Amino acid sequence: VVQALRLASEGRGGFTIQDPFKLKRLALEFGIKPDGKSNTELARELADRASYMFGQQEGELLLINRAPKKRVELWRKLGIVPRGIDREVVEVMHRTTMGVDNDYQNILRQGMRTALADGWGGSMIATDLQDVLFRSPKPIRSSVNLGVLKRDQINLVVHGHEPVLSEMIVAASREPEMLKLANEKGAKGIVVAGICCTANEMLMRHGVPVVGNFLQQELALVTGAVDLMVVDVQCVMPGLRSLVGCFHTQLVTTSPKARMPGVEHVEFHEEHAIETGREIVRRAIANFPNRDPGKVNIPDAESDLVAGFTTENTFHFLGGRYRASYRPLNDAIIDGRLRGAVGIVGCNNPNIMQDWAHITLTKELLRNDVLIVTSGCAAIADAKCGLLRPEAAFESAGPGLREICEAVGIPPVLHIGACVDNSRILTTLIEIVSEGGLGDDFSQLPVAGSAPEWMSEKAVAIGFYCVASGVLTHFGTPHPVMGSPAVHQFITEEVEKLVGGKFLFEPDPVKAAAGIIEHLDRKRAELKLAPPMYTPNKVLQGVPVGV
Ligand code: MSK
Repeated sequence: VVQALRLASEGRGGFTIQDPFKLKRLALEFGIKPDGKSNTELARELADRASYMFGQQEGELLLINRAPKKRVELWRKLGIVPRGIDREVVEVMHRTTMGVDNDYQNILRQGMRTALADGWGGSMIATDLQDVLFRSPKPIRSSVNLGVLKRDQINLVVHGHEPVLSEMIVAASREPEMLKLANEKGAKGIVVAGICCTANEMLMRHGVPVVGNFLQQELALVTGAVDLMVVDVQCVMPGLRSLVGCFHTQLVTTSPKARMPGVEHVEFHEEHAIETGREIVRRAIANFPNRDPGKVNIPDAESDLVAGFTTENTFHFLGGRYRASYRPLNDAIIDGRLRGAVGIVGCNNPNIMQDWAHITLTKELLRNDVLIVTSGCAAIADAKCGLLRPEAAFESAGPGLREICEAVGIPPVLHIGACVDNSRILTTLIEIVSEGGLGDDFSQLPVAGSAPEWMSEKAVAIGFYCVASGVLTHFGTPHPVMGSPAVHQFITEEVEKLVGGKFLFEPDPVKAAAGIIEHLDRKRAELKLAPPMYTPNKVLQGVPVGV
């Protein structure tokens, strides 16, 4: 993304600056003097400074200063402020090499430092710069599930995590020349639809429909209606290769880092982004006549959704057009209409019935007046069962949450984007703390994080940056550290004394909801807030929670 920003500053690759306001705000934060500089000059300097942070060897990562003062002081005291993004990754690799760091607590501290370099570094930079390049999302309507694929149109599925190419595919698919080509091949139009987090990126900014989440990538192909699936990095099942052999579907890899034997590779380079986007759209169009109508079976499954919430636009929604402020949210928590807020994020896991843990946990928390923010495959799970519609407030939320959603016109579950956009949850917490009335650190807030069906390694990094930021973090499937009682006890108990956050492992989503609610109520009591106005803890009181 940083490289794409640099290309935008040089007018190359088809990239442009689409949110100049955010560009200027970030430039100031990164210490760049505007001095009448043009947007392209600011973009070049910003790209240079962001790029430097990856290789930075000394000092502190700039963006940690967004956190409350008390939190930054704590990180400094513990010696876990990241020095540079790549530096921490390299050091953790060294410490875990044979015969180096033999103190598990010492390794885990470095693990937290590395995780903070992700959440408050790499992830945060990616989200912010994607907003600059591809524009900041706004609430947008779209639809989700296999039914978004169309029998009479070209179906091009984008899958993976990098929006840089997919942005260009979406742009190319909307060019009149491409539509003409599609018509010439007998198709009524071109559907670009997404899987996994590329889907979330395209949804947030363009309203591109979502085919499904991680465990649905094979099912999309089994519809027999996908003319081309283009993949980049992460969460791409190797089995796709043999599956496409059963249909006409063309599978295309694009990243030099992620190839599959025997699969067509159209290498993506940022410099030629728009040309590559066009080539991929042309290939999908050319493959449409090869579709076998006898093999097409698109389930009649499609749900409406609203996505596109960010730290900045939630501000306006809650405070109204003329009084942009988190005050109404804080007041709702203080007076007990809202019990708290929980971020439910992360993958599907083949060990769990698809979406079951996400949906069960989300519904339990909603009926207990907990506002949900969501990202990644969790967001797609909730979307499929209709929880991302404003009407869901009437169907699933407790009376306090319902009241707020009704007044503001938002769904009770706010979709904030892809996995990388979990950094938006951090910046939202910053706003809540700085609005006042709920303490002066994240660890005091009645909030929690959860990844009920996680499976990707990066969920471990994301979980650890939440914990190291002072937030209770629930994982539905345990870390592969359960064999060590000492490590287990450290990350589920002792670490709380250090950083104010800890892990909760609980595979049963109903019990997990009970544990999270208990935590929110404890935080409320510590802040001396009124008890929740409408809903006592209705879930399984007295059931022991935590594996
Ligand atoms: S795509 S990392 S399965 S959320 Fe981000 Fe979904 Fe997890 Fe991949």
